[in-house]
Amino acid sequence: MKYLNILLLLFVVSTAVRAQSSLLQNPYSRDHISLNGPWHYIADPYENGYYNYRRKAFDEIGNKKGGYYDNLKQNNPMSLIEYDFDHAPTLDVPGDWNSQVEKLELYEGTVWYQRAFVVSPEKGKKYWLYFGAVNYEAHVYLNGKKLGTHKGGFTPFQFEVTDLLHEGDNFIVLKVDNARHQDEVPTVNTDWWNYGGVTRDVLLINTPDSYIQDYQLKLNPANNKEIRGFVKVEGEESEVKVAIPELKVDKAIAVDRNGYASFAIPVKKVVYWSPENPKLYEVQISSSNDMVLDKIGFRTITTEGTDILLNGKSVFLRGISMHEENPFLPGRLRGEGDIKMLFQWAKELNCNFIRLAHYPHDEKALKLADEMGLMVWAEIPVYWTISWENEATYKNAEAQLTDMIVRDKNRASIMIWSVGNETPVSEPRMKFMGGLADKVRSLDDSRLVAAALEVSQKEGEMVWTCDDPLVDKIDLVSFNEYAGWYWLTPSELSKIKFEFDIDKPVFISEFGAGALGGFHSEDRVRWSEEYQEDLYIKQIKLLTEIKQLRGVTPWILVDFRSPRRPHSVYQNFWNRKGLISNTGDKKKAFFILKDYYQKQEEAYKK
Ligand code: GCB
Repeated sequence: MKYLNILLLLFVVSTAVRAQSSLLQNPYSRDHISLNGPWHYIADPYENGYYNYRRKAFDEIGNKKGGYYDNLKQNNPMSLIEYDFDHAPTLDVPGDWNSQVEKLELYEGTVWYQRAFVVSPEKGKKYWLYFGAVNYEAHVYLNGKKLGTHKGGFTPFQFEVTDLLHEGDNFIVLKVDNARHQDEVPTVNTDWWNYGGVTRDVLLINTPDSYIQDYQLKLNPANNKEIRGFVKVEGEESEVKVAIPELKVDKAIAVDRNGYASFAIPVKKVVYWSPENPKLYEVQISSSNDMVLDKIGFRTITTEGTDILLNGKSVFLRGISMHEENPFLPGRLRGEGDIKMLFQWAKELNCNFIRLAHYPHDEKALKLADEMGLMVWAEIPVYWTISWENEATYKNAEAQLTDMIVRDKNRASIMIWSVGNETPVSEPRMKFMGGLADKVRSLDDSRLVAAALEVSQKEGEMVWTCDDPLVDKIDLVSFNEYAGWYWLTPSELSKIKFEFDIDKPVFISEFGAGALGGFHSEDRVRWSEEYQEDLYIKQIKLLTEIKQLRGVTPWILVDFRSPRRPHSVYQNFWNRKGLISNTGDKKKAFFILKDYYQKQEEAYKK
């Protein structure tokens, strides 16, 4: 089948936009075909495939009299003959465009994607087009019909396509736009590369006509001998079953009028999930004609005074921050192997905790953290100077937060939902961030809520704290602290003292210094490995004096690409605060932190 002038077809058929449906829990356990692989693409910097020459969207005017369709019938020369996917080059999906095509390295704007696929839809089944993530705004068309749009570069979305699939040949077209805008989430300014494109898997999933849409299983936070949760079904079902064979659980639960089956199941001998023993149980959720399998761990995470308690026992979060980027392969991570490599480095550093900064990472990362025994801080890209007073911006942030929690709520490894990073204190920001914290609490009572706040001066020059009203609403006094890099020198760190007036665990979500791997200096000059090493030695000394400290996630595991880092000798558009260089070499500071973590591990065993 030929796809010449696919865009022509697109806009003449229908412009109806479908509502997005509620996310299918655990898409990979469903019957599906992968739509990964090469997709044709056309870069469209002026968006002429989307707007006509009067800057009217074809989506809106396509069918109207005098509109695009009419013009076509009259053989209007303004037709989109230039948009010929058949002869267009391809991009790999999943993958960003910046790292795949040299001339798109710095491109921010619209790229059209197209691919064909063959399917034989079965009667009595439902079909879903599922995108793991597309950065940032996606318009999705199937066989010339618009399914809808999605904003947010790091969360999944799907459309039901049952009645739009053809027997045999089908095609999908996407308009993907990664242009930055002040009112979006994130906003215009970030310290990471704005990788555009279809960065995670695309699946065509099928389910029975009535199907299991969502479920959650967790330990009752107030009673660790009880597993609680729900199953949500769509369609005619009066009963569902939840089975955990290893725990001898096999329970039938009635479905209420709204499709929910809620349960509280007493269990006796649960082996609790922990980094030392990341025990996962096989769970089977079934309805009369659908079944979803998962592997779920059970644990509690709470705070008591200044302690963080995992399964009732005080823990120290020996963490490291990381971006979703493999230094060896330019661009966003492509698969599980990349994630595993990063997590293994964290393990080598003696970590029991990782901060997945600054946006929801691939859901495969969370599954891997469950399996490998790494506790997780998960975050949304509410970063720096968001448009606090714009209601649509808030709604967008809340939607990204909700989608992250909905997607990952069954992952035992996630201990903390973070509602943002380094957001400047003000009334409107407090309302915004407070709203997000409330939202987390309304969705999930089995995890802690935090945010990476900022350090503040208390009294005199050298007494520091975290004086942010948001601390009252969240579970940790969590903040970033760059003493010795952005302010003071490493040797001045000994003059600092931290004081906290609030009875909550203190958590330092970032500190660090830039160092070019392989650059050495006996004088510990800035950018040398010795400067960074010295800073880590002095920071750790400072940390040991903070009695309430219950964890840290220094910045950062590996050097990562950032447009904010142009220094041509030391940076070359890499943020150099990694403990591991972009060539995979461990810098000296890596071993300082590793040693500190080993000691902390021993201290907390006692
Ligand atoms: C921060 C940000 C992080 C930056 C880092 C830096 O405070 O949270 O995204 O990359 O500092 O290197 O300056």
